Amino acid sequence: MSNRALILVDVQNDFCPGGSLATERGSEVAAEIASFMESDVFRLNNYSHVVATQDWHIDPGSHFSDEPDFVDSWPVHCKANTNGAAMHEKIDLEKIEAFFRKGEYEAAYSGFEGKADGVLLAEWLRHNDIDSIDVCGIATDHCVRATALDGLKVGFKVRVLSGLCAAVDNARGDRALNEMDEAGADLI
Ligand code: VGL
Repeated sequence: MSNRALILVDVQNDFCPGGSLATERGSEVAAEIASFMESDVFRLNNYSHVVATQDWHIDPGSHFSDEPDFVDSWPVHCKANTNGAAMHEKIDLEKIEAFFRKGEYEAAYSGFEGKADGVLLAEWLRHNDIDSIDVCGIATDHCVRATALDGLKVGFKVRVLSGLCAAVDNARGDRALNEMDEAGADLI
């Protein structure tokens, strides 16, 4: 039996329509994640823990640009303590046990760079005897990708809930899913 956690990656206002770095499907995905968390499939998965990551920028250097290329540099987004960095309103915060914030002074695509009360995500998961993670959220081609690949690297079994992910760029999103698959994640 695996001891599994669900990780919501960066389901934040700035990554949803109306936000400064909106993905086309961001709000839809937020609503779909919210319904998933009310569903029988969610209950059957028997998650021991549900956590979230948040992009939480103060001054992340060249990650922000006035002339972003939307691959390595981006418009200002998810500034710490702003509405853009808040979780999408469809997500019930009561259902999330810990928020792992990342990227104060760096890009920090991977949720594994995030800390909750000073504790890194991997440490927190291990402390809670988690061996498997399910990953969903935004963006497939950036933070979901980096989080899933890092999860594998540090020894977790990783499943990607691919229908519950939104990409910045759909072609890059599809390539990222292939890459996660090839690295050993199960796409479900
Ligand atoms: C992300 C682009 C820039 C993400 C963060 O959360 O995937 N994408 N910063």
